[in-house]
Amino acid sequence: MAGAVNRENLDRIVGEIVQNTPVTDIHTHLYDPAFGDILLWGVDELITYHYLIAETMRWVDLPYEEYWRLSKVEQANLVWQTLFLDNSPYSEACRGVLTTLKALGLDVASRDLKAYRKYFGIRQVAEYVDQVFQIANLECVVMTNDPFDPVERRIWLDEVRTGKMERDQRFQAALRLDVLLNNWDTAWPQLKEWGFSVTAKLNEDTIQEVQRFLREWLEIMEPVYMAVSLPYDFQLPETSARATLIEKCIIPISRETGIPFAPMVGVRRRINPDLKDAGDGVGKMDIASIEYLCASFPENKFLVTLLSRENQHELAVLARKFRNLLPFGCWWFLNNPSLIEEITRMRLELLGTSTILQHSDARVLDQLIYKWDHSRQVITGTLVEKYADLLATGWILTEDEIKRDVEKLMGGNLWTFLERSI
Ligand code: RAT
Ligand code: ZN
Repeated sequence: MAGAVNRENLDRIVGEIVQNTPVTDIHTHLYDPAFGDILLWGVDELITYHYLIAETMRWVDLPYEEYWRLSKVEQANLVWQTLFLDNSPYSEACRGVLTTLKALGLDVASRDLKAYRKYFGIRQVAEYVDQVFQIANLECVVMTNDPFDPVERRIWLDEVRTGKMERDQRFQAALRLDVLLNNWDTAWPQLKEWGFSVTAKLNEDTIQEVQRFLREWLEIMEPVYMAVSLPYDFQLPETSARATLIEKCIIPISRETGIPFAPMVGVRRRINPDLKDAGDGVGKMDIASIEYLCASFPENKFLVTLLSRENQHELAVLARKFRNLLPFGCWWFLNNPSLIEEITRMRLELLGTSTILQHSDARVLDQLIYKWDHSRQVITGTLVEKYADLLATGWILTEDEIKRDVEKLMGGNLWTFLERSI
C-alpha cells in the first residue's frame, strides 16, 4: 500500500509529521504585533518569565519588593546568575530559554547574556514574529483578551473597532471574562460607568445589560471562545453572582452565537501575593461542576482545561460522555515533559483523536519556540508508542492517516468544534 508505515520507519514518519504539522495554539498571552508594546519578546522578557521568578526567589535573600523595584535588565541579570550560572538550568522553564536561544542560532555554550541582548536589540518585531512562527511551525495562536484591561480596551475600541488597525489572522482573539465572573463587585460599577444600566443585584434588567455587554465585545473581538480562569473551589450550581452570570448571561449568549465557553479551572490565586503573577498555586476542583454544565446545556459547547494533575483522568472520562466537551492542553504547572507525557498518553487511550493535546500559554513571543519544541518531542514519543501498538495487531497504517490524526490533535479539532475554519 502506498505510504504504508512499518515499525522500522514509524519513528521517522511520526516525527516528521508532528514536526511539519502547523499548530493552532489555543491558549497564549501573546498579542497581535499591531497592539504594540503589550506583545512581549526578547531575551530579558524570556528570562524574567514569572515561572523563572518563582524559581529565583527560592534562592535569593532579597525582599520581594526589592526585586520588583529592579529594572527589567537587573531582574534578568539576577535570574541569569541565580538559575543559569549558580545552578544547572534543567528546570523546564530554564531549559526553555536555552532551547529558544539555540533555535535562533545563538551560542548557548558562551553563556554570554550581553551577546544575546545585542542580537535581540537589532531585531524588528514584525520580521521576528514571522521567524518565530516559522521555527515553531504555527498556523495561529489564540490570545487572551480582557475588555476590563484599560490598555487593551483602548486598542480594541479606538483601533480595531474603528477599522484603523487591520487584524493579523495569525492572532485570534479569546474574550477573557475573569473580572466579570470572579469579581462582580468591581465589574458592575465599571459596567455602569461604561453606560450599561446594571446594579449590584443581578435582576432581570442587569442580566439583559450584561448580555448586551457580551454581544458588543463578541462583535468587536470576534473571538474563538469566551474564557475564564476559575478557582479550584469553583462550584456549579450554586447561589452566587458568578453562577448566575454563567447560567443567565454566558450560557445563553454562547448558545446564541455558537462561541464556546472555556472554563479553565484549578487556580489558587495569589497564595503568595508578594510574588505577583508568580504567586499563584493549584488546587483540585470538583469535576461535578463541569459535568453539570455539559449535561444541563447540551446545546452549548465547552472547551475545558484543568490545572490540577489529579483532575486529568476524570476530565478525560467526562469527555467520553459528552460530545459538547473538548478538553485541551496541559496547562501551566502541567506543561512539563513528564506530565505532558502522562496526560497525553491517557488522553490518547481514553479519547483517541478527539482532544487538543497541547497549548503553549506563551507570555513572551519567543517562548512559542521552546514550548512547541518540547511538547512536540513528547507528543511524537507517545504517538509512536500508540501506533506501534496498532501495527503489532496487524493493522495497516498510512502516512496520510497519521497526518489526519496529528492535524486534529495539534489544534485542528478546535476548528471542527467551532464548525468553521480560521
Ligand atoms: O501560565 C501563566 O502564565 C499563568 O500566569 C496564567 O496566565 C494562566 O495561564 C492563565 O491563563 O490564567
Ligand atoms: Zn494562561
